[in-house]
Amino acid sequence: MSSRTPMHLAVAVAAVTALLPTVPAVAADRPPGAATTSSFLVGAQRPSTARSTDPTRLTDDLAAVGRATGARLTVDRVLATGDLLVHADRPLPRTTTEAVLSRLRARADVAWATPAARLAPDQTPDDPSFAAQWDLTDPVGGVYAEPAWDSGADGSGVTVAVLDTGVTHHRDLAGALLPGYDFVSSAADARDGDGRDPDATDPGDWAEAGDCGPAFRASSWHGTHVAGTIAATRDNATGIAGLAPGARIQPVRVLARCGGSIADLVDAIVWASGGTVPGVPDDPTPARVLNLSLGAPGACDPATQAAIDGALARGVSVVVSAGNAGADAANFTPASCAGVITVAASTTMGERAGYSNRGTSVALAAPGGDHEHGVLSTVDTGRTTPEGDGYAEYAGTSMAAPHVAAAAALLLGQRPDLAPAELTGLLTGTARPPVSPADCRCGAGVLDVDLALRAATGHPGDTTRVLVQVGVRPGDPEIEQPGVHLAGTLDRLGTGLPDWDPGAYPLRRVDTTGPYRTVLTVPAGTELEYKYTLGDWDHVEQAYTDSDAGCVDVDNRRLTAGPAGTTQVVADLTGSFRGVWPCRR
Ligand SMILES: [Ca+2]
Ligand SMILES: [Ca+2]
Repeated sequence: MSSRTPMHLAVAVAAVTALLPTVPAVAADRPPGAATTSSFLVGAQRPSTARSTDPTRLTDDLAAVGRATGARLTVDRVLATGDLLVHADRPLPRTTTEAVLSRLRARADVAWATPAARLAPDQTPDDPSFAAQWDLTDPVGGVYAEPAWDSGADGSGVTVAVLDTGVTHHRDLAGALLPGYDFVSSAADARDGDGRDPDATDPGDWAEAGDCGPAFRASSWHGTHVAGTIAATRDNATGIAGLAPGARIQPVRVLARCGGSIADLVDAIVWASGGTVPGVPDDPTPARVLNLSLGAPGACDPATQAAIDGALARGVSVVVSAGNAGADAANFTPASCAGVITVAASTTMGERAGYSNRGTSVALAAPGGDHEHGVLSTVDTGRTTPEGDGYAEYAGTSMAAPHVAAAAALLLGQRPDLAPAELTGLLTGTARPPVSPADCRCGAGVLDVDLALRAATGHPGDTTRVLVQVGVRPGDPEIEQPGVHLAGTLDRLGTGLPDWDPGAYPLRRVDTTGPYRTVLTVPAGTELEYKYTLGDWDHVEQAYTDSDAGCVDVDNRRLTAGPAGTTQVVADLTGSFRGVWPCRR
């Protein structure tokens, strides 16, 4: 396991006094929204009464609904439940879908109506290292990739430009790569023998001792790592899975030996977003999302802001790493530029990593890992020039940003009409909130791709998340040793475990003084009762009413899970165990 800090642009940037206004808009040539519905489930009134849904009568009325909405609707069949399957003659855009649903729901004989969900196999990818990708799967620190994939989203049709060191021809990326461009103008640093050219292959960015520091620096393969997080091939029995495995990567080289030039970055932003750069042929496959896992100290300069404004005006989202200085991102560029999505790094516990920049410039956080658990992705094994395919764990905000870029691709694949500001709102509006916003200073919290997709497609689903945190007094040895578990209405938490099984649901912590935490996905609106335990019946806060005399009588904790598609934070704070342990049943 190795951890490296990401590359930074080795350029001093002059302070600026004014930023240009950001004008997000959808370019006129973008296709309309592709999220469509071609079938509906229509719920019959229960119990069956004289007002039950009659397929014949409904068929007649569907014709009227169709005339009003421009769709031709027919009853396909009656399901075993008595509910009806209704088909449209063609995929209906979202506005028509909503019109059809409101007409159906207005009927006295219809209990409910919903678009018929498209099912996908609920399987785990066969990529052998998928189990190590906590950033995609961990309920506490991950981004909930699998439920997002189960909805059918994979980023197909969306191009993400990775402005970085270029990429190697890694076998786990082979199907994802589009032609790119090498914008590194310094032939001395480029290591490919020339300045700008159409080949974005990464020849290695190693530096000899004295080049840009006293020590030798091995090649980082930074762009290959970032690209793998976004779109490494899933289900190819090889390595890892990218978060948006159907997306295409356009590699754009701006970093090389000792970093890169902000002037090259400005041109690359313009080019990859579909603008024109003198002396360079226009990009035949402009991106909808740019990933910039790079930065330099200083404020956002007017040239960089102008390039970003141009991208936004062409409907292109710009995702930027917050930086790794453990400081306010407002003092770094392009993290502080207007209109970008600035991403802090979070850990396996869903907390901001200590090295991550923070502050009001940050839109949200995503897994960047730390020295214990980095983000696993594609690299080359060469110390200088490329030698062969490999995988490595890196930590940094550079690793966090591509999760958000991939999330943007997943949303755009379902909703190509989304303008940059809408996309930002969907990603931040569904993030897992920090338990302590004042400590995290990480914007809206940790990326949740599943909830973002549900919000983007207007299907909030029937589950919600509950982030449970219990703080324990530092220095209480009895609490520190065995670990804290949750006991309660466990079968209703979807665990398959019996109710009130102490020790069945471990709460996670990363050190002996920090809080314990878990995230449960439960039916929306569920009433939960719970207590904390040390893992057995002797150490339940208070299990049942027949507990032995001498135990401190503490009522069960209760909560009502929130509405569908949201995350509720429940923090039971320090000191809550005093006088409870042990309590023999
Ligand atoms: Ca070159
Ligand atoms: Ca793979």
